[in-house]
Amino acid sequence: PFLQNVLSNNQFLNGTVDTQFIDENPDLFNLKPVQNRAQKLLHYLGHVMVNGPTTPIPVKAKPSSIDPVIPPVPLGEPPVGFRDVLLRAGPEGFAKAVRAHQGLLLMDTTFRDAHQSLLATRVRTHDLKRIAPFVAHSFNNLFSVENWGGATFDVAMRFLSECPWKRLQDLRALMPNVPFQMLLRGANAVGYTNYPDNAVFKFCEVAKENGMDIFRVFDSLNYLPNMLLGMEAAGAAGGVVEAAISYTGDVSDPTRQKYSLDYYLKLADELVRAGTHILCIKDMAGLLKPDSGQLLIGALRDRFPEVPIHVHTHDTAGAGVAAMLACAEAGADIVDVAVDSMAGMTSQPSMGAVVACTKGTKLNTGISLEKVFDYSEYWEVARGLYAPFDCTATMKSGNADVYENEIPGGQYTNLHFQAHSMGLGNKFKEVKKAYVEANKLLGDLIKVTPSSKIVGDLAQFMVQNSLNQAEVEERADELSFPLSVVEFLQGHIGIPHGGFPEPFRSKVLKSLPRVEGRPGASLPAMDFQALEKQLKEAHGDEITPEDVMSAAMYPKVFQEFKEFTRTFGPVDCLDTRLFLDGPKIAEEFEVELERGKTLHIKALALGDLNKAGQREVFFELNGQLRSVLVKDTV
Ligand code: 3PY
Ligand code: ZN
Repeated sequence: PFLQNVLSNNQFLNGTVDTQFIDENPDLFNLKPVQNRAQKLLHYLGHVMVNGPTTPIPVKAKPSSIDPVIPPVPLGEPPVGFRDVLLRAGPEGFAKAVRAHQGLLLMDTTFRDAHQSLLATRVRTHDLKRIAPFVAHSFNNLFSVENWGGATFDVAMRFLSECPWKRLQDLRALMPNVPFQMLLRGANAVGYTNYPDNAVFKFCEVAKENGMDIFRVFDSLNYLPNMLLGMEAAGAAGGVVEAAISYTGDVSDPTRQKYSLDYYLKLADELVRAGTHILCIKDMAGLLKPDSGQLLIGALRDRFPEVPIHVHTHDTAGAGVAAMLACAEAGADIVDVAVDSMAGMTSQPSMGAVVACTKGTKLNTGISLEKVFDYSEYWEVARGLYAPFDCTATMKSGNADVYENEIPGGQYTNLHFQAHSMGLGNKFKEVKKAYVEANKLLGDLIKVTPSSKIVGDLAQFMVQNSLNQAEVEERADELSFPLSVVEFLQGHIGIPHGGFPEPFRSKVLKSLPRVEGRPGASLPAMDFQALEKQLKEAHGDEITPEDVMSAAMYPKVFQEFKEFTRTFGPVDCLDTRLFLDGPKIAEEFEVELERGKTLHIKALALGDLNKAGQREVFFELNGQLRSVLVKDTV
């Protein structure tokens, strides 16, 4: 309004006033758009009340109406933890301290892999932040909290309309003492395909600056050049490098020797030679049986007495706790667990079970079971808020068939959801059989994001077209395969162990080009300056280096996230029930926009449908009547 008045003032327009002050202070006109976050949030809430949630809901269930209780947290700073060691001694000193530690160390996956596996990755920063101080105070002796990377990065923007970087920043401020760990998909960073090298380097640099400590680096084909690139990027950023060998097959089964003990040991040799601070066995499907774990970890322990060994698994078959105990006995320094109420099935084995089973032994974790119970209760109730995404709506147990189909935890849940949503709930077995056949067609791959998605895409293609393995093999030159399968065969994500399947590859590709060697090496570098300029033109000057990285990883998802926020405001401030389901009529609630700025809102009424197909939704905002017009699209 001020500007409008000035610009319609004749004296001002004729230049008969002294504007020297204005001329000398151009910043005065560097005005931010009116924020009006409150009105935008009312618009969002109205939208949800009229049309339902904006995020796709796989299960017909409402968020629970019970609120989780945050266990008491002592005043003051949290006690020192392993992060203090890391900050003091650097990555090498940290690794030494971990190796010298008596007893078993735990990584808590509750903030990342557990909900990626059980709740479709939908846990919001809001609910993580509420329990973060309790974790910092009660679990300061954790090796790390895994809270970032994997699928959380794109899901945050895509389905939760929140910024993944802000999650990292907020959690860092609340948990200064426990190391943070992320899952980096090697040359695929946090995406589904290879990025130019400079994008992976820059990503790690920005992640480290925002508080990330430990980078678990894997490649979905265990393709060494891709792994080395990811390790270099994490190391150059100053992070702790945890090179992770993805585990498949069964090292203790003499009939399955494509991925033999020797294969893993040779790969480990390369990773240790490349200077990894920590060596990880990443058992993304939960295939590591106690015996195999003992064999593999025992052999690695003998070979690398000084390197800390970290083991990751999923509990899909139900043998996760037994396997982790066997690995710890065989010399693993750290194993992955999720808090009890977020553990089991396709998630990690239970923290409480591992803590209880090692209590009083040389593997004692030093973690208080009482605190685990408090932590578990928070998540048991918080999990209810995510009922629309909870795999237990349809999946009632784990299943030992994973030893045959080798489907990674998160994907197992996804495929189960998909089968049910397509009305094929009673045909999940068929989907899994197709997955096994698709894997054979592709040459028996390591299966983890993104190679697992490629196998899944081929399996889905086979189910949809009623094709079996023999038929696909025979008709490979005439079928139109999913793009992901074709690109894999072209070499877009690297070279699988044992090479590409022939004659299948040649039949599918015919004269299509093939990438030689490491894909990132032939991709042109990303021009971050140009990208930043373009983003500032599109979204204004508030674009941060973190935003630039988000757009570099996921240009379209970032664009849509920005557009969503422009319309609906900071929806990450809303409680999860309000975010998913909106308020009930007459419900009163508060929304904290930032510290000291709280909105008091009451939902008053939902109007009738007007001629334009809209409804007016009435609220009281800080005591004043407000309304928003929402198009009814239901
Ligand atoms: C991911 O890449 O997101 C994984 O969790 C792989 O196991
Ligand atoms: Zn996992």
